[in-house]
Amino acid sequence: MSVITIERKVLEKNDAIAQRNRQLFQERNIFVLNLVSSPGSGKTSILEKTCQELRDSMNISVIEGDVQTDLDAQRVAAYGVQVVQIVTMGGCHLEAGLVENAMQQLDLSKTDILFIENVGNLVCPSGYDLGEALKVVVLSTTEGDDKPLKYPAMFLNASVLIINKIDLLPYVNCKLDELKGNALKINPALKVFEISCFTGDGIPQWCDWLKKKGASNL
Ligand SMILES: Nc1nc2c(ncn2[C@@H]2O[C@H](COP(=O)(O)OP(=O)(O)OP(=O)(O)O)[C@@H](O)[C@H]2O)c(=O)[nH]1
Ligand SMILES: [Mg+2]
Repeated sequence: MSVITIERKVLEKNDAIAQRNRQLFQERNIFVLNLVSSPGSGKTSILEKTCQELRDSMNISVIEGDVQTDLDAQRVAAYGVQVVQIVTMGGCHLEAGLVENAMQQLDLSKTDILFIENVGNLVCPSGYDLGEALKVVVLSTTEGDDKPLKYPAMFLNASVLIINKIDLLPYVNCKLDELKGNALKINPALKVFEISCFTGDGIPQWCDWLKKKGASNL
């Protein structure tokens, strides 16, 4: 069917650019993470905490992806790191070509680690390779423990799961063990972090892992 053919061509074109991005990142020794989640799980909050913790030991750059506004870029820029905002004007995910263009605005010689915050959406970004070393899926406790089962592609394609907003566990209908079990059923290889951007719990463990993983990835 023609619809399927067009979809395949779009993805093939995306994958070719993603491969070009990946090669460039590897040549320049830049560790790249693609942060994906539904809207409001805490991607930008995690980046704020991460910048605060790591900015003295690593050169951090960020590419922000949003349907509208540069609000997230403003939040992250307050930590003194390089930031570029992509506004997709309605697009529900980032594509490799958008990242390739955004990179032109970054000084890659001053970048050890690049975070790409994808558009808030637990479905579409999973199918689009951007050239990252790994995908990090963020799920917050307010979203419920069944989400890995309902949106499996995102958890299958990710290497890391950050469970955020653990400070809210006493107040929401979410069982941490159930959430983790469901995620690991979909992808047993997931590295899991439990954090709260509100209290700071789990942030040092996440940042230590980033430093080690970044060093070994290069
Ligand atoms: N209680 C609590 N609130 C949090 C935590 N992390 C983030 N929030 C709040 O959750 C809301 C959404 O956080 P953001 O960091 O903007 O989420 P996001 O994933 O970047 O959202 P989009 O970019 O719109 O997809 C904000 O009001 C944050 O202050 C947390 O660990 N605990
Ligand atoms: Mg955000």
